[in-house]
Formats: sequence, C-alpha cells, structure tokens
Amino acid sequence: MKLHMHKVSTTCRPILQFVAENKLDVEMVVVDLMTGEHLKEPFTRLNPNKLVPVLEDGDFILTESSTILKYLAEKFGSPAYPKDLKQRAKVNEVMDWFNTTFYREYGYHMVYPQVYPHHVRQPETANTVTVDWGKGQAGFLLDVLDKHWLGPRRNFVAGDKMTIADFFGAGLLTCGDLIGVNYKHYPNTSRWLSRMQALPSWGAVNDVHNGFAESLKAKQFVTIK
Ligand SMILES: N[C@@H](CCC(=O)N[C@@H](CS)C(=O)NCC(=O)O)C(=O)O
Repeated sequence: MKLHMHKVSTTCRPILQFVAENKLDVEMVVVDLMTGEHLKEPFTRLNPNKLVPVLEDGDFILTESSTILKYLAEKFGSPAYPKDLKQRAKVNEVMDWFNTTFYREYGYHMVYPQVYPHHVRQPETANTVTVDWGKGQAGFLLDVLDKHWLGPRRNFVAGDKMTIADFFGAGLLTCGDLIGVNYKHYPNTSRWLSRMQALPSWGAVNDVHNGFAESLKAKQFVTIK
C-alpha cells in the first residue's frame, strides 16, 4: 500500500500521524508540490483534482483525506474508528464538521489566502474581505470546537477515547500555525491539542510543517490570538 503525499500538506499530516502512531505498513511516496509534480501526469491520472493525499492499495485508488483515514482504520481494525453504529456516527459527524464547516472558513478563507500565492484573491480588496470573513467565522467555530465538541470534561472530540477524528482535527487545526494562531482564549482546545502534540510521532510527522511555520514567523498576518 502506498500513500502519495507531502509533509507540508494539512490534509496529509493526519494520515501520516495515524500511520506512524499505529506503525502501519504503508509506503510513503513524496509528491513534490514545490515543483508542481501534482499538476501533471502521471500523478493526475491518480487524482485529476491535482491534490494530495492519494492512497494506492493494489489497483484500488482512494482520494480524500477523511475517507483515507477511515479506510486505513477499518482495514487495519483500529479501535480509533469504533464499530458501534452510534459511536462511529459521532466520529463521522465531527470529521465532517472539521472537513467542511471548519476547514472552509479557517483554512481556505483565513489561513491560505495569506500564505499560498495561488489562494490569494484578486484584486487585493477581495483578499482582504475574504480573510476578514474567514477570521470572523473561524473565531465563532473555534468557540464551537472549544465549548461544544470538547468542553471542560472531554479529552477527545468524539468522546473519551482518541479516534481518527482527533488525528484529522488536530492536523487541520494546526494549519493555523502558519499565521501564528494560538488558543489562549480556547482552554479546552489548548488542552486537547497538547495531548495530541504529546503523541510520540508528532514531532517527526510535523517537522516540515513546523519549519514552514517558523519561516513565516516574521511576517504580519491577520490572525487569532
Ligand atoms: N479535500 C481534499 C483536499 C486535499 C488538498 O487540499 N490537498 C492540498 C494539500 S493540503 C494540495 O494537494 N494542494 C496542492 C495545490 O494546492 O496545488 C482532501 O481532504 O484530501
């Protein structure tokens, strides 16, 4: 089984983390996003969307990070994707929330238009409006994460046990590192994220991402602190 990926990618990091923590037998194939390897063949035959990650399991090809996590967890029989119908539905619920509601505003409207040239809207005023909109929505959604999905007593986003929703959510949330987001006003989120960052493989999985965040530190961003 192969995972086509890049370590800087927000949507690859949760899968890399899950694979590393569970020592799964998955070969990593780097797709060089910096040279545009994902924009041309042969990669585009695997994913015409021109996006990583892509999982290759024999002749079975799977895209979409959330789906890949579920597939791997199921394939390797991980308790991090509970079999119980209702528990599994709760994991799916929070993963969908992270993937659509949260990530759209936080990643695509606030973080990426400030960091990645191909996400910058033109003219400049359109970018400003997008980022301001994203920041407003993201502030509200961080509050939902902090008070609703987590709250003062919950250790993990779908209950008392760590699930693939935590791997997914922590990866998506930390794209905010690129613009210096901190969670001072979100104590439950801080507590949860520290728990995820204490995973033995966190440092190795996130080294490229952390290096990128470090390289952006001197820049001024619209952020949440
Ligand atoms: N919905 C997709 C999104 C994948 C995605 O956005 N991948 C980014 C990296 S985080 C990518 O490949 N970007 C390449 C580009 O923007 O040119 C998923 O969850 O897998």
